[in-house]
Amino acid sequence: MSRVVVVSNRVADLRKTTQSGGLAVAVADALKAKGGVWFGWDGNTLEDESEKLGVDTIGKVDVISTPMTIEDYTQYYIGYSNSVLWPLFHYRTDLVDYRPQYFEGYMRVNGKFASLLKPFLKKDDLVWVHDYHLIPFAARLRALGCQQRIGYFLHIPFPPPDILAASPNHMALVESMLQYDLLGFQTSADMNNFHRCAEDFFPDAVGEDGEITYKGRKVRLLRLPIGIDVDAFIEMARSGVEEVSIDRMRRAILGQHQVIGVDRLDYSKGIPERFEAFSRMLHLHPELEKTVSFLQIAPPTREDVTAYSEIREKLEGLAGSINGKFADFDWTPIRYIHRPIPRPILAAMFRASQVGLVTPLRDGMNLVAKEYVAAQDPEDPGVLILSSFAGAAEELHEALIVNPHDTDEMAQQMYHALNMPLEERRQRHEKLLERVRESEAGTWMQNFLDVLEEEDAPQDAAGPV
Ligand code: GDG
Repeated sequence: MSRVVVVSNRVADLRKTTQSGGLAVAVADALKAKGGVWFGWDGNTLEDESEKLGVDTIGKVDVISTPMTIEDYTQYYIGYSNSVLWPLFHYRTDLVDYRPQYFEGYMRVNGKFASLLKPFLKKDDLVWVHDYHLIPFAARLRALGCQQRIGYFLHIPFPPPDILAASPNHMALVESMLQYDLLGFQTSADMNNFHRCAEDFFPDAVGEDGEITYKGRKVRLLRLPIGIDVDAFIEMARSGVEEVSIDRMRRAILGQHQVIGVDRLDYSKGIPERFEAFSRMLHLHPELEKTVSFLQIAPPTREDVTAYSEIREKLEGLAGSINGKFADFDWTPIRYIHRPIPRPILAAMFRASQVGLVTPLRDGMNLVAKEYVAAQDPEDPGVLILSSFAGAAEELHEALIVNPHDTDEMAQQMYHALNMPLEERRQRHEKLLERVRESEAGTWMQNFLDVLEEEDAPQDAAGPV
């Protein structure tokens, strides 16, 4: 099989265990096992242009990374990627902060990245580009004469045409996507939204059979939900971390249960709504006081974007007021940690928690949902509460599915989860674990690359639904 070249905005530090962010976690899991090249930004910013490429080999992976200028970081990363595309693709047109120079920076950096990668490419490489930062990457590579097969996977939702049209660059975005050989999406809803955009904005590209051909190249679509390295996560959760075991024992003695949430501190994750729902449950069921606490781990992310500092302030205020209302000398209802926690501790914490609350307002997939399931003790598993707006809800039917905007429903389902009989918990968990195994990180990667490599994929694997 051909060599795989993964391109993403940021290369992950494959030696670190505190890495948060779904793409880094999933791609690192899959690429470490398979080997290949990983190209992207090294996370550093410089005053001026520099061609200081870093080349490093970690296990079977050659990592090629580049710094970026402060101007590029401001316009491409903070600007277009995270102040325009991220809110827009999460259906938050109210948070879009559009400026023409952001789009210029976005196109410029995609061009620079393509020029930096080109000398490293071999004729038969399979190039796999990831996520919203790099939509124009294939078009830039093609402009430099690269003929390799190029695939793209979007980790976040893809919006319907009327939302996408809120961006003045919607035509350019869709046209850029049409330059790939293969486009992968988390859910069939996302894939169908893209297909509708292609039909609306580039009707000549879509045939009567629904197939897309652009500039003589067939563009295939694939729904391929991302997953985790299930066995590695199970092992991590089982191996027990001392501080988690002590915390668990203390709660067992006090007869206390724990509800857990783990998310990058992002407005798309619905964390304030979750706090409100926990507070509502305590209000409706005063008998639960001192018997249950809520642990929210929310490491900082994208702090240079205003919307993120606002959500942080909101959350801190909310945690303070709920604790102020319900706490007692021997009980803190909400424990809120705003820093990254090592992955083995997270895994053990998931296993030690009776309820996993995964309630984003909109999410491409949400790997935390899958991690929570994998971490459970099959003999005495906890219950997953999952938002219907997470991509994972298309697969994980045996979770308690909720609408994150409905505080009462979330409060009721949390109560239901805390009181669910063992037999029902086991049945739900068994089925959920089966489903989580169906989309393991390694299989996900292999399936994408198999379709990318095929000259002509079977219609049912790549056609619209
Ligand atoms: C994007 C899409 C899609 C979180 N806090 C800590 C920590 N994490 C880890 C989690 C999980 C990952 O970060 C987050 O992944 P998600 O999938 O939940 O969310 P996004 O970061 O928004 O990821 C998402 C994903 O891409 C993959 O395609 O599922 O929909 O938005 O693995 O456990 N890890 C550590 N410490 C923390 O404090 N070590």
